[in-house]
Amino acid sequence: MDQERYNAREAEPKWQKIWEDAALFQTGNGDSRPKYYVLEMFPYPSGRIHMGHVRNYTMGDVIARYKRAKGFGVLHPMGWDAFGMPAENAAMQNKSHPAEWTYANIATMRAQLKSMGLSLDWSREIATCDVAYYRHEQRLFLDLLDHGFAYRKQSKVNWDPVDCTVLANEQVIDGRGWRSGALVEQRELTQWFLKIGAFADDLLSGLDTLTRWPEKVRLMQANWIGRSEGLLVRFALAPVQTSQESDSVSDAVSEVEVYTTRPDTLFGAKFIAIAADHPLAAACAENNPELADFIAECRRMGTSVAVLETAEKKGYDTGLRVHHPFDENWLLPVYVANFVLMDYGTGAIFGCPAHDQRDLDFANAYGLGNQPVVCPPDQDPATFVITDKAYDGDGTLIHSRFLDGMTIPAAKEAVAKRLEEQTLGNAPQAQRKINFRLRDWGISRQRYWGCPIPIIHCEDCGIVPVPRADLPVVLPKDVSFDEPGNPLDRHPTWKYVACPQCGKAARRETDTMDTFVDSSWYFTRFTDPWNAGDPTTPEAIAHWLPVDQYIGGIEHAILHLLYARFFTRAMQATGQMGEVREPFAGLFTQGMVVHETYRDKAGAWVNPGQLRFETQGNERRAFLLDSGEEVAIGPIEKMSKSKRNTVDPDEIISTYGADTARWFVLTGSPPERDVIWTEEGVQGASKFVQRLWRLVGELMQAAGSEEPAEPAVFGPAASAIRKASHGALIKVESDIERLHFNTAIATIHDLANKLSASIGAIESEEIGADVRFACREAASILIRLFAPMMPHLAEECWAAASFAGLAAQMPWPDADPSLVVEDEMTLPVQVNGRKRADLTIAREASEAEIQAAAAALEAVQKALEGKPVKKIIVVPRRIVNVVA
Ligand code: ANZ
Ligand code: ZN
Repeated sequence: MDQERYNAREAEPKWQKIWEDAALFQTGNGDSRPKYYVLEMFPYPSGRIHMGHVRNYTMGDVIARYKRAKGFGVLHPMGWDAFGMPAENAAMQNKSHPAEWTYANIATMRAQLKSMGLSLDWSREIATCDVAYYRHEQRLFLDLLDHGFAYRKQSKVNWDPVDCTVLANEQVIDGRGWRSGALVEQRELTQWFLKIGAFADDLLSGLDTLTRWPEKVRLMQANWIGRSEGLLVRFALAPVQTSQESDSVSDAVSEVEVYTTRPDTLFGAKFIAIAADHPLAAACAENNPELADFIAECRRMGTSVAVLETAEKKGYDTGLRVHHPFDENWLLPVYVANFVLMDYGTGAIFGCPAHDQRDLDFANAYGLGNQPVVCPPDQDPATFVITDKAYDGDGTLIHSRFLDGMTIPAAKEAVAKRLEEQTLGNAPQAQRKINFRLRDWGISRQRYWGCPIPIIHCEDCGIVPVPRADLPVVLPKDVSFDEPGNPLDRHPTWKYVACPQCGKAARRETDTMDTFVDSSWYFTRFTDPWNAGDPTTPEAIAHWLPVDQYIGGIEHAILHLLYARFFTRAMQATGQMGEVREPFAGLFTQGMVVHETYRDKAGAWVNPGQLRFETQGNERRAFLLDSGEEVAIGPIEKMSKSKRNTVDPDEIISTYGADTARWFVLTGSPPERDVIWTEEGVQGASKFVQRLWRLVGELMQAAGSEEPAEPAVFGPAASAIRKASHGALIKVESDIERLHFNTAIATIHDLANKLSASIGAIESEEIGADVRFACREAASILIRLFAPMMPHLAEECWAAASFAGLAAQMPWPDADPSLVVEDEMTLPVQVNGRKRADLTIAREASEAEIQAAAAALEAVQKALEGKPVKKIIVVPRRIVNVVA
């Protein structure tokens, strides 16, 4: 190995081509090795890859390469989540076509991913906007429809009148569209829904089987599904004297049904509250313009959880009264309230201010008072009062007649039982009910760039599915984005078709599917993307699924992962999923790549690429390269275009090479945490690349050109080398298995240090067959250890060492555990109580030997600053303290 420096810029494309020509990472179906499916969440083709992608895909690639070396048939595919709004926005801005923009971005990003040296099976590439993909999605939709998992219903939607589209609750901020800023209107639209609610219980209990998912994600999903066991209780309306209007209402309607999970608090009830959209509210508003105004105001506010939790609690007294179920003479007022949702429970509640914070805020605002009925264990029932903080903890029932003295569960049961037996108008007054917060999934989008819903509307036949033989329903290419609204709707011809049933003129559904549908089943398509006839192939599903390791951002903890879990169940019901119950056996959510921020004098964000840095002592200062103006160094934040603190992967790769970038994003922080991008860090990684290159050269020089047979005995120098390499091998293997990439990297650093030290200490006359064998073995192990992270450097080293074959094809080395039996220990060494060094020494060393070795340490000498040592205290196997 005569070349001094490793040249990443030459080596990387060279090895990429060699891998590609050998089709090394293509995995056929019908592979007999045990399977391993590793998948990173596929990217949206927004334009260019960013550092978050680099980190995400590097992690997946380390696993893929490692598992391949371990003898698995690895499936590691890549595709594009390619439908969605940004393409339409770009089309509007650039007067281009969404397809053009999307495919150009895909081409750019594919080239970028290839330049990272990812071991992907590109023969399986899919893009969700390809008709080759979405035709199968249409087929899946028809299957779901046949099985009753897809249906149409009228629903209230948030309508953005500027963007002319439906918005999710999360997209309505302070009553305005998140993008357009327009006041959102409530509209009744008929939309397509998927019955995710039918699987609520199974989606919840399935979480228990996902032992390789982060606890946090499982909890978030459980909360989202929101199972609760409660009671439906009917309250009888009382005739009202005071107001004419409400009197007529109470003639027509006789009761209000509420849903409660706390029937135990029934004696603490102070009011009934109904949603603004409750039919009773509408009935009361008919002759009450003030109430009608209030209802309109509630609607404008929107119904997102965030809004409901933060908005001031407001209500309007309808004048109606109900009887308490346990006391004929006890009347409760009925309010319309802004914090009650129509689409949960029954859209009506009884309010117990003492034990529910929202109810308390409301009661305090309207002077309704409160009555505590659960007494905390450490309180005296006689003096326990509630003022502005509701008590929702455990305790004993008080002020509750027949419930007094009971625990909460016992009181719940007692109330349920009694009300089930009690009747109101011939029916039991209460009924037990399990509720889920999870709503069915509205998938209709009034957009062009999505998968067309394969439905035809006929005046005579109603809703007619497009016959399977007529699929795909292809998006028309000739559309314009000059006006807001859905271009499919105003297309001159596309939607006009003959009814497949009666032949009469009919029209196509012009809504397209939510893009979350596209990503709910893509991982199944990767198992056999060549199947033109069906979405999936049973053998391929049975072989490859579930995904063994899925990697992506925590931002997808709820929706995407839940939808994919739902699709797995629904597709199982339609016969496309074999026996697979869960799509992702292992899930890992990686942290972000973060970076310092900078602002110039005017307060504008500045990109680090425009800066020069100066360091004086502890102080770092930054200056603009062109003008020399000093800029302020701000906090470290997620890399984002808006703060301009991004680093372009292309630039890093062309300056330092992909291996350096890959290495850096794995260093330092645990992979689930954020990693701080710094220039010094990248330079450090780049230096380490060169260091490994030289180290392998040195090892091979010591090893000589001939491969010796394994000697029967190894001297101390050779043993030390073997111990270091096998020890690192065992550690890196267990680190990668547990996805502790950062500690794997630390171990490789440590191994490099140990090997350098060993080689440096060997005199050339000492080099016998045992050392030559150990050095060759060390080089071979070292290269294979860093190959998953720095695959190009590994190939270059492997070739330079004249080892046979390609590093990427080599099996993972076998460790010999007998070589690494611990006969050394490492002790921290303090000087006057401050830790200065670590001492590694034989476990059998005597106290005197330890004292001598500690005193001789360079770091200790330095810390002593010439002062004489008074004594050295050795706490056996724990610590050494040097006192000066
Ligand atoms: C009386 C009560 C007393 C309640 C108390 C809570 C505490 P989960 O567990 O999420 O299912 N609720 C019911 N329907 C509602 C709606 N449409 N909009 C707003 N709130 C609604 O929550 C169930 C509880 O949320 C129910 O139990 C009800 O208030 C409220 F000390 O009934 B509770
Ligand atoms: Zn028809």
